[in-house]
Amino acid sequence: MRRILIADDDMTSRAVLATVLRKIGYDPVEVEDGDSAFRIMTEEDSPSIAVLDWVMPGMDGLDVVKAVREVKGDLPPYIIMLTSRGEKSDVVLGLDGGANDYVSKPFDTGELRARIEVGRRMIEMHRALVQSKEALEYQASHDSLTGLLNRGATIKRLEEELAHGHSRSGDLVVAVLDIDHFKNVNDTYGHQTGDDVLMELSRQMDRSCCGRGVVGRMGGEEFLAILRFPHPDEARPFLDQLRNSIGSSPMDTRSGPVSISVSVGACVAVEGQGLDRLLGLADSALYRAKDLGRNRVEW
Ligand code: GH3
Ligand code: MG
Ligand code: MG
Ligand code: MG
Repeated sequence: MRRILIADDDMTSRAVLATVLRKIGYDPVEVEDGDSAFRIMTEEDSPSIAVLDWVMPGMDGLDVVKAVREVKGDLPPYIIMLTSRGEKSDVVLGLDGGANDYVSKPFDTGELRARIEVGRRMIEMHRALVQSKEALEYQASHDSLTGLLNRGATIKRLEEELAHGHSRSGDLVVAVLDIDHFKNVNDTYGHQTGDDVLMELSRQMDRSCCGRGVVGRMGGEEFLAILRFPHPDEARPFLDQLRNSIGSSPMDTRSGPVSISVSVGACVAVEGQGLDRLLGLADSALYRAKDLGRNRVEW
């Protein structure tokens, strides 16, 4: 049931309101002072709609509105002020303070119900907007096939890591991983099976690297791992093991198990080194790995 907060120090007014709200399918949470209202409205999973009396002991309704707006700026509740102070200047004060609406006491139950419904629609609209914004942000930063960070987001992450390089502990290592002879996989099994390989490989790499950093898809069958190791000696065995496990366990695909291997070019970031230089070094190491026969890690 939809929870709604009622804050009013007048027991009768509270009871009437609660009855009305229950009838229209709400689950009223009742409090009798402003401090309790503030506490509930700033809890996690707090009711998204609140009806606040103005004059209450402790924080009054207007204090609560202002304080809640400061704390819950991202997903604010819909607040209706309920008061016998019907002067226009009070209305302005309440709305300027952050209330969404204003109903005078004694209230007409039909009007209050209708205004609460307006609030519910506003909250739903706001939620839908927040969700679609989050979905857009996700799409803009992730690769649609593998779900990994896309090229832009991977580079952004690397820039951030380089910018905070000195303050974060551990060596920063970047590794470019490229599937060996991937064209053969497409030629042999078809492009969709190739896609399956990319997805399965991404899952494996993501799982292996998640405790140490991130893996992004730079494009095609090329990935970039951004990793941190508490001890410099840990990076080599980690990448050797990653390469080895990819090469030794076939990928699950619609055409059955498909074996692949990857070549890796890795590089430890040095203080003050720019992003282009770092990626350039990792790329050169990758070319060396390819030249030296593939399925290996070069530094
Ligand atoms: P090398 O060992 O030298 O890296 O050989 P390779 O065949 O992996 O390299 P090449 O760059 O010649 O070919 C990469 C292939 O990856 C060609 C392209 O069709 C394929 N590819 C790129 N993106 C995708 C994709 O999203 N899905 C599938 N199925 N194939 C892709
Ligand atoms: Mg009161
Ligand atoms: Mg390749
Ligand atoms: Mg490639």
